[in-house]
Amino acid sequence: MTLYNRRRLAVGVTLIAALAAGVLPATGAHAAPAAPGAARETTPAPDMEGVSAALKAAMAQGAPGAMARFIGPDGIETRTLGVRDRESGAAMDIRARFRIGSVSKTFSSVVLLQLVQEGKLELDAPVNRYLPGLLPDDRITVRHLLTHRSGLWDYTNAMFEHTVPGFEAVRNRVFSHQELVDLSLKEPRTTEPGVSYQYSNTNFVVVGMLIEKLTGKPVATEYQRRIIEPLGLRNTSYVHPDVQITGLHVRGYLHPDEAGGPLVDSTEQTVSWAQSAGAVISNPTDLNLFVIALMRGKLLSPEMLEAMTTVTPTDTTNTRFYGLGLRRYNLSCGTQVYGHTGTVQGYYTYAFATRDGRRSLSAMANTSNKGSANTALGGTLEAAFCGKKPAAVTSSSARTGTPVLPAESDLAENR
Ligand code: REX
Repeated sequence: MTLYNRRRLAVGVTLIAALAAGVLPATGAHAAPAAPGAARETTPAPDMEGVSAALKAAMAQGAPGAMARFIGPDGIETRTLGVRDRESGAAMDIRARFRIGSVSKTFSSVVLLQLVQEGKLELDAPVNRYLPGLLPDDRITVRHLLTHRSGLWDYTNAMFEHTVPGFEAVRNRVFSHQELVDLSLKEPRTTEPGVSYQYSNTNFVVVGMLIEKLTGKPVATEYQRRIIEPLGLRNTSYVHPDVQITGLHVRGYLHPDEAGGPLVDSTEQTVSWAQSAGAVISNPTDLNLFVIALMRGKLLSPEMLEAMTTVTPTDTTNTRFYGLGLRRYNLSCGTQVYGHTGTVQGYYTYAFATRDGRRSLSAMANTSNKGSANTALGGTLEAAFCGKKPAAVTSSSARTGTPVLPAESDLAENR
């Protein structure tokens, strides 16, 4: 073990001990101690009733269950609603594991940025320098992949055009990374390299290929030794192509395209269609730990964290942004949160933290292909990070017409 790894391990253990003991810096009052020279920020207490209402709304939109875990200066708050297993009727459980979908992209990005730190690759170098001949355009860089600006077509568009048949066709399939890239390259590219943000799972499949090429190890090994072990994430795993979620877990229920059709239990699947773009399993505690550790600089150097959190808009609302394998949402109260969303059959996930890593929310609902349930679940962010809304609407957003967080369902990528 290198000195750097030992240091990371020690830091991780300390962080976990602190979090486990519930001793994240407690201020009593909801005021974050300001960094020297920085303006003192007032931190609203989370509105846990609002969080519960958002979970309830996700259930009203068809999720069998939902849960959220918030950690902040005053400790940990959890809420669970509904069931984690429709057949047995087992209640949702805050400790239970589930499929986190694209939150996996942040894991992959961390691994790749560590490799940049180690001098194994350059962010602005062509992907083809490391994977000769893979891509049809030498201008596509590593940064283009991480920012979804490569123009590589998202092969999942065709794969899941028909939701349940598409899912059943790949549920037990094992793809190589190359096969997934080949599916993408069958279609024209969506943009010239670097021109615009076009969300595509293909980018993070290529990130997985880079990780494996540069380390000579499977992505599973790199997640394990660079993130899961140093942070002590006991409920996080990457078991591709195993289909089971081991231990206490949430069962996932996929909505069919036909309104009113029966939900499909989608728990068991290889997730081979996503791999390094979306196949990690985790739970609320570990997701909180991961995004907090990331924001507190426990996983990346200051330079790499700065690169990761440097964002560009993903739409015209000026509330949504993407960095390197990382989203930023600007909430209605002005708070900015960093993290990722995830959609994999049967599971919607949110894992976000403030930039100072003092507050974090993870939330999930055990359904998918139901945009309105995902939108409702997204309401947990506003409630958790912005706190109670004043009774009368006098906020500057109402006066100026600044958009609040827009509906998830209006984004094609939020299926
Ligand atoms: C695939 C289809 C969705 C899901 C997808 N998921 O691309 C990636 C992810 C891994 O998590 N992306 C999300 C299916 C959006 C993110 O980055 O936040 N939908 C479903 C359909 C639609 O099949 N016909 O909803 O389960």
